[in-house]
Amino acid sequence: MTEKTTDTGVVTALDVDAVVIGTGFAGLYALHKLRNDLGLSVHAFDNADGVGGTWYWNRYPGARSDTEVTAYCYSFDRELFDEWKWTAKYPRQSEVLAYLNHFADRYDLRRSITFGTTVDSATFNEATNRWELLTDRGERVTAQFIIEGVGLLSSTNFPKFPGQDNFKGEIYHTARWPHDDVSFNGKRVGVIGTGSSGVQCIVEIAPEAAHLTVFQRSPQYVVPAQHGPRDPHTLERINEDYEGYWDSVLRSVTAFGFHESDVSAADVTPEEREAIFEKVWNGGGGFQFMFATFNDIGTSLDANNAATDFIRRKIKAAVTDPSVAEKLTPTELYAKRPICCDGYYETFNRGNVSLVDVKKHPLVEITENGIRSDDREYELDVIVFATGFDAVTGNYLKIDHRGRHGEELRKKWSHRPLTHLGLMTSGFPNLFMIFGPMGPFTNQPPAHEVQVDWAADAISYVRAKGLETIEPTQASEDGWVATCDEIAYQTLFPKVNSWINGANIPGKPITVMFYMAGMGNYMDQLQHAVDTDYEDFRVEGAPARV
Ligand code: N01
Repeated sequence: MTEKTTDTGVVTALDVDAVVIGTGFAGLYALHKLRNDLGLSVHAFDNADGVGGTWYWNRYPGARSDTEVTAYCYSFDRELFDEWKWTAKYPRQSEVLAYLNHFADRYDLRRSITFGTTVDSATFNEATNRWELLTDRGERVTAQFIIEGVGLLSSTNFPKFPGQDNFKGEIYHTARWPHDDVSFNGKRVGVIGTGSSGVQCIVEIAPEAAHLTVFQRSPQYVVPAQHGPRDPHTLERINEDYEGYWDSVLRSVTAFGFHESDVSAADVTPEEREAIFEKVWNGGGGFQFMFATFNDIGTSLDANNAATDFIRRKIKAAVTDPSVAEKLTPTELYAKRPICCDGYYETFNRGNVSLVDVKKHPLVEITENGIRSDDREYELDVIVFATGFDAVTGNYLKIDHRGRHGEELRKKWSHRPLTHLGLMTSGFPNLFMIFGPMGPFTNQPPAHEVQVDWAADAISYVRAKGLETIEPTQASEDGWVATCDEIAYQTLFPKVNSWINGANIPGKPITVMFYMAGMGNYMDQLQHAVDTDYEDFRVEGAPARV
């Protein structure tokens, strides 16, 4: 590593083996793996002022993981797993953030991270086979490898309504929540959006606010998370066979750590089906409703209809005012990323909560005093945008990547993102994207570890051979994209608009952005690359240098 600094100690130029961008789950592990295990010189950048990635930014009231902690953590360090005592089944944002800070300290990672700094561009120099990066603070960095853990759900979708700047109250976005406490006490609050972020904050804000108005564009299927203490039986099972447990997580479809159903909804009687839905709704809840009841809710129309019929009846039973229940009831398929939250529908029984159907009465403008729809004005003190993210590609495209022959990633991906294995894109050598487009549609932390390990192996392979670059061939990338399309169109997910296919952002291409054949099959694909000596990749040495 070489480094140049100014008189005041600001690093202006840095040459390292690898740059890591982002210090959430993926970036922290990448920094540890490459620096501490592989012995490379590595430097990381994060535009936040601390580690944590999504858990640094998403501090909104009610923010917590809806994956059980036993699969929402690192697995490679058994001691860390045993030592860290999670307080509940689903940890709050502050607890996940504390865990990631502990991870950074445990592996002494902070000395290799520059915070508060955005990487603006990354240009591949074909004469040197190195990437040249520029940050918004003027640092110039060169690196042979880049690992980007920039976040699947990080770049915010913050729509701007006419008149927004005139609002005299407070405006927040769930994914850019301030670090200071926000009080809703005695205030009239409006929440725009009812995805995972919206439902969590709606449930939490309602008891505190004087009045809460929920602006709903699409009603959602919300399954109770069945939050509670950690399940001692799960912990016992893990402790009995730690390796076996993680192997089963990685061999499963979703990597959530629970037992997935292998039974079709068509293979049981209607009475049995009802009993299974009821048991999981009241038992494990959350993601288990989609994946532990039957194995075809995401693929069979009949199975999906059975699930939506069940949830619709639950909404009707939970909400006392039938007209509110009707507004809250979705008519589309259950084929978005599942939303898991306790007490959501019941919140609308409170006297201080009202629901506005934004499709029926579109929001026209934000005024000095609140929000005006096409039929009336809602006076508010606080507006919360729970409007989500420019998901999957958003943060990748913020960086101006230029690959071989000056090719721009933004141009290459203008019609749709293109990768091989969700990890690399042809023409952009030595650039590894953790959870890049067309990666697995699964719980993230276990998949992050697998992808970082795969990248580390690829880097070691290149170096051991005395070579310099690795990138997928065009043919392998075309094949992967076709495979992802073929699999996705066998599921119901492309039939429903959401961030999963880019439909939530006006003007964004609506396309397949995930490998939907499950974690186990994805593991096989990664292993195939290694077993075949990276036959789907161009692995090359130094260019002729004069
Ligand atoms: O975002 P979303 P999110 N006017 O896109 C509405 C993860 N996550 O932040 O459905 C009015 O799901 C939009 O309406 P519609 C998780 O993977 C995890 O909630 O597009 N409304 C929708 O209701 C999740 O899936 C956790 O019609 C507008 C909402 O805003 C992903 O992040 C917690 C609008 C956006 O929902 C994204 O969740 C939180 C407009 N102009 C997030 N624009 C946990 O682990 C958008 N909407 C628990």
